Amino acid sequence: MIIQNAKVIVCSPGRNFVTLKINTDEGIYGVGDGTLNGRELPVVSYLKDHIIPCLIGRDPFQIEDIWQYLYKGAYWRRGPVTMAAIGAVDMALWDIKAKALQTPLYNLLGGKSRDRVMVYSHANGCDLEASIDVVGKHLDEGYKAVRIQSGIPGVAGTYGVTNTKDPYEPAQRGLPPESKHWSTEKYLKYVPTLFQKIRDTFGDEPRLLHDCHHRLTPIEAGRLGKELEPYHLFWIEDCIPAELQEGFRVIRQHTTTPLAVGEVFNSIWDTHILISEMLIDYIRTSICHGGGISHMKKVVSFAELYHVKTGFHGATDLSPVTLAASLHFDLAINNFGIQEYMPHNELTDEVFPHAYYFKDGFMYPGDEPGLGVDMDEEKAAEYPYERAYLPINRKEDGTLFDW
Ligand code: CS2
Ligand code: MG
Repeated sequence: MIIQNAKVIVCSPGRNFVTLKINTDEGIYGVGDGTLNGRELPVVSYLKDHIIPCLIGRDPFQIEDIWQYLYKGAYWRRGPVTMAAIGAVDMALWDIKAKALQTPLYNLLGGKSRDRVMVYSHANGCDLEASIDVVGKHLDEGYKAVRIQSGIPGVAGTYGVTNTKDPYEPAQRGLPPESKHWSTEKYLKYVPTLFQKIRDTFGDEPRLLHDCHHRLTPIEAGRLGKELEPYHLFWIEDCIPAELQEGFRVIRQHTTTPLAVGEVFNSIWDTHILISEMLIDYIRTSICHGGGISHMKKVVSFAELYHVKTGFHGATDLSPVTLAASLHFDLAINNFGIQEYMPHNELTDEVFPHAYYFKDGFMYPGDEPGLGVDMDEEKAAEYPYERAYLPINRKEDGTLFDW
């Protein structure tokens, strides 16, 4: 079997996706996700202009050698664009191999370590009352774990919260990017109250998660973690910008609230201090942005040595291809933690027919050969790409800040 050709399909069924399709001479093809929210087109060019010409004629079963060739052969290593492109190729090659061997992907990753994958949903409320209400709705839908993002009193609009009836989608079309506002003081004052109220309302059972979205300093994160300890959160996520891995040493000195980080990471080198010093409890780097299944297998095995579990990123800007790959991976590994699950919209589900499904708080990848997800190119063509930008964020005095 050889790689005959490959194509990159960019579509926008409600939001932009970059999908790689690799075709072989035996009629089997694989799909991979290369979506980089707000910066999609560099990945498209990286794949079309640089990677695909190198793949033609290669044996698709040589997944590891192709990964090394794309990583070391470019000389310029790491980075979100490079690793999303490599991730798309890697996912597609694993899809081809599993299809050729007539087995669901999880069987090539060690087989089932569990029957189902616990997921967490996004409960977003514009204020305290709405947040309590939406948590109740998600628990009624069967979720065992809920991430809560709430509007902050005195702060106009904030991460993760929409004021419309539409599902939350941060990337907006047109220029300039939407500008959000922020006050750390008002945030730190409010969040403990939010979780106290949630625990008072729903008790200790539900697993509660919260995303600080890169906005605190290490000592502020230590304060927040300590003040949230009575509410036993499952994790607080991205509590500080994580380029400075050592920053987590400060947080760890002040709190036992579990810490999750990694959705903006793209290689093991972003994580090795965090993991080897046990500064975090969950690693979130997605299969798409983390260089694919082959590289994330190495990251997750390294994490297992240090009691760090997975909590893969699963926002809607990762396509159903990444979600499918994540669910197979989650089913097979020993140090699985939890899987983020933001349901895609109906248009997206039409473009990406899939075998995975949700039931009573858990997800199942299905047992179709390969990833169990496809891409309908005709449907995709109905939704052409439209450049979109993630918001920027400014403090109340206008200082540009982390979004
Ligand atoms: C968020 C993401 O899901 C999460 O944890 O941090 O929604 C993030 O804002 C988006 O993926 C950015 O594109
Ligand atoms: Mg996040």
